[in-house]
Amino acid sequence: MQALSTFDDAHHEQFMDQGYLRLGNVLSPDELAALQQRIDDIMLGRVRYEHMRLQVVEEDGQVRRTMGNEVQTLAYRRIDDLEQDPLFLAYIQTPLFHQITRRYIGEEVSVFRSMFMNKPPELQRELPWHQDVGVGWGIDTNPIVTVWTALDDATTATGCMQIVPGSNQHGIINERHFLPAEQEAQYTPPEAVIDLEAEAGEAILLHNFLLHRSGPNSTASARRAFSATYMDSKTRSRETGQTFPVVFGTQALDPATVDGKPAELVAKFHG
Ligand SMILES: O=C(O)CCC(=O)C(=O)O
Repeated sequence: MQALSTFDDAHHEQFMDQGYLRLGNVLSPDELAALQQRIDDIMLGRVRYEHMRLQVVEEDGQVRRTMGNEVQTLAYRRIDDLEQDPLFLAYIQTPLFHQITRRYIGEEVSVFRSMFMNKPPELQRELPWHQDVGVGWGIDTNPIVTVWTALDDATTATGCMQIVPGSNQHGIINERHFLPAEQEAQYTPPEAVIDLEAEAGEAILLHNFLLHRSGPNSTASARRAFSATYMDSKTRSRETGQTFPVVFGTQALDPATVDGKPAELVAKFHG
């Protein structure tokens, strides 16, 4: 699917009604290949950032958090703080995303998280049903705009996202991130769930109130994805009062000059 050239009122209505909108193949094949290469280089320690939060899946299935690349492996399940990487920052600043954030947020925009999510081959771990909001996120405003981008084909077999279209309209169902079993039964009946398969390079706009989960990867190929959650740059951490990296507006980071990330911004694992 060709990328949207502009985000118009019909897109807005569909997004608010369904809680998601396919933005099309925002990444060209070359841009996609460059991001795939960059994330592998980060996982393998060929490109290093000191203040970057990573989560690796150990052989026994446990998740270990590391600050900076401690182990060279393609088995990382999550990497945060990617806005300090010029290639990912340039992608976060894609003009279409700027248009969308202008509409929902305004001129001064930060990212709560700019995050790589990986399902390495045969990873049996599931991500349970949740919304991307709530007290558990530890910030003083709930964002609504996330762009999720497939870096590999995301299929049912590789553990694509599953969603309940329209579930954003419930508002915040649970402040604690993951839904308990009784809420899962109430809000995610099987007939309401769809598999959100996506082609590598395709971006999907997600409302942060949308219920989503993802399943295991039963194939021999990785299912890599990148997602960025945008919000008003005035948004602060409730605990530390800190604001977040600015990607649009007067103080926006610039891919030509971005140079690491201050230690105090990575002191805590959020969301
Ligand atoms: O990429 C995935 O599998 C899910 C991502 C997710 O749940 C999230 O971004 O909150």
